Amino acid sequence: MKGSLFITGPAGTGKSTLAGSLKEWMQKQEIDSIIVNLDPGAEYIPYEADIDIREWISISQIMSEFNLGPNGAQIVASDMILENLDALRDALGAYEDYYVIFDTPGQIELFSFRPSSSIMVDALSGNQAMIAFVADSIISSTPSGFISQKLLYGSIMSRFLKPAMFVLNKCDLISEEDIKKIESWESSTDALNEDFMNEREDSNKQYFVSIISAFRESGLMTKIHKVSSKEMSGLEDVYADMSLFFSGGEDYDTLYKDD
Ligand SMILES: Nc1nc2c(ncn2[C@@H]2O[C@H](COP(=O)(O)OP(=O)(O)OP(=O)(O)O)[C@@H](O)[C@H]2O)c(=O)[nH]1
Ligand SMILES: [Mg+2]
Repeated sequence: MKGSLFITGPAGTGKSTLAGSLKEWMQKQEIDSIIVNLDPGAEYIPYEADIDIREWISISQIMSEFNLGPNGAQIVASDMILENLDALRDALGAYEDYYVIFDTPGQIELFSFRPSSSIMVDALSGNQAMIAFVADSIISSTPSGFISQKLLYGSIMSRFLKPAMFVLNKCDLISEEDIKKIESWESSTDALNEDFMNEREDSNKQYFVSIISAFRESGLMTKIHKVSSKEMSGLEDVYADMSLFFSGGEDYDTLYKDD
């Protein structure tokens, strides 16, 4: 593989839609990529998976075999991925010159917080892995919502210790004014702090002032990728980061050299 992008984020933020749209966008630019579905519990996915974990792992089978409910079965399934690493690696072997887009399970804790996931990411991609954290633009359009997404993003960065990008998806659902406001929070922790303090009256909020100032030092506030996976906008920005990391920007330069 040329490099892999693991798409993660809270439930329903548009991870699978982003995976499908990114592959479609790359296809239009004649850049080879494949999608690996890592969600054994997915009933519907909005793309045709090139490699699908559901070929090896079945949630309903785990539920009946171990007498588990759907959540317990998901936990067993996420750890079972490790038993299928060789099969996954064999399947990936056929795509040497491809970017690999991994779509991860809806429940963020399954992929992002279980030890099996970091083992899998390292085993499959080594140093060629990048994380895309997908945040919902509506949730992120209030100061407290934005802070909650950044804290989650930080916890994911600390789990994987890989280059990561913060994708603000569903930008088609919020106004240009809201997008500008979110960008102002990204570029100025003072602006974020002020709007957070004005959001609701609550003295306990003072606790967060130091967390917000720590954002500035931590590398959590660098760049927002404004995307609408539905309208296929902002994907060039996501690819630019991938290209920069995986090939020092060479692919991206070639793509845009005539512009
Ligand atoms: N308006 C809008 N809707 C979107 C966008 N991206 C995804 N959606 C919608 O959001 C819903 C959830 O999308 P998914 O791609 O399934 O989200 P997900 O994060 O993969 O969901 P889980 O895997 O279940 O956590 C679907 O109805 C999508 O059509 C977007 O950019 N704009
Ligand atoms: Mg999904």
